[in-house]
Amino acid sequence: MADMQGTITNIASVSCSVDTAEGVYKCTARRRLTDSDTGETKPLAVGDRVKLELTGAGEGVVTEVLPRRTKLSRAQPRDHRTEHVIVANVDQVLIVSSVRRPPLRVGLIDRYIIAAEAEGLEPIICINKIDLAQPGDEHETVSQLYRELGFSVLFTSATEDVGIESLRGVLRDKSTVLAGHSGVGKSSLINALQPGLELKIAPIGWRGTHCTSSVSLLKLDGGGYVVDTPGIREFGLWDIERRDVAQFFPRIWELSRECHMPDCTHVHEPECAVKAAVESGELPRLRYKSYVEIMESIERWEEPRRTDVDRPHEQVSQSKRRLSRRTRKQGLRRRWQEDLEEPQ
Ligand SMILES: Nc1nc2c(ncn2[C@@H]2O[C@H](COP(=O)(O)OP(=O)(O)OP(=O)(O)O)[C@@H](O)[C@H]2O)c(=O)[nH]1
Ligand SMILES: [Mg+2]
Ligand SMILES: [Zn+2]
Repeated sequence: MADMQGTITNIASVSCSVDTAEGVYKCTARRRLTDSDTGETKPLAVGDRVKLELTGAGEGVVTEVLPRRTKLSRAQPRDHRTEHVIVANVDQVLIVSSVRRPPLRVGLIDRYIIAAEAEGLEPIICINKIDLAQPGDEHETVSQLYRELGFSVLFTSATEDVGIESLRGVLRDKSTVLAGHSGVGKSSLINALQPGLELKIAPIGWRGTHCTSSVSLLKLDGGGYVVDTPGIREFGLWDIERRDVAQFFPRIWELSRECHMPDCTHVHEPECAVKAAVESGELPRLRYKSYVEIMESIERWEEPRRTDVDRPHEQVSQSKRRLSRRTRKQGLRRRWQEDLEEPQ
């Protein structure tokens, strides 16, 4: 029988759901795709196009992951040298934040923008819970800043039905991942877009985190797909070096030509045109602060890393090879858990 193909819509600890032309199959992965010999990066991601062989009614085995068109990755929270592919084959990243509860965090927006642009994905900024906004709140300056930089910024309220129609327009016929901190309203927005889905959302006043516990791909009735993700606390940039960062901050990049030091990083050097522009008010302090935070976080992690995971079973770094088989197995199991549940 010819190989069947499908798309992974959800991944649980030992199996995944694969959507095919014939329906949804619950699949395990071929041993070589999950064995610890493959290295510790989880080899399958939601959105992956895969080949599968059927093993029973509604059941199958994933035999191959087809090359990824795009991916959104971050560094593993506890192992910054390892890539964690959040989702594969999407076109856009809807960066969701909220006016308050939790408060707006520009640093995270910038990290997502960098991760998206580095992969050729379109970043769209969505500021939710606009119903909670009060005059003078930061979201006004923040949205103006990003609009001036050429990004789309949407204001929404999932509970009061504000901006949902515009959001629907932006998502139509595209494949979009919703990303952002826990509790900003990602699942609520998807429920507002498509009421029948009834995704689990955090009850009001809930003090826990990570109401959504796994990544899932959902089809929109109006055309297109959305991917709901668990909220994250930390977004470590993957495969971005310090010298790359300024390129994602166009004004800083331009100003750097006027810096005194040829390799000025604009963090601690004297006679820095970027710092001077911050002092004179020409460059928003918010942007500069975010730039410095990102630079500092990369400094800590800049070590040899494992690269692409399109062929994860062939991508085992030297240091990992030296680890005992037992340690690798434990590590793999632990990371599967971490990936799925995002505990901190
Ligand atoms: N006031 C207000 N509350 C909202 C809005 N959107 C979501 N909420 C509330 O915010 C809380 C968190 O919403 P969720 O949709 O679970 O947030 P999430 O981003 O999916 O969170 P995780 O799944 O943990 O990442 C819930 O109590 C929602 O009812 C909104 O637009 N306005
Ligand atoms: Mg959620
Ligand atoms: Zn400088």
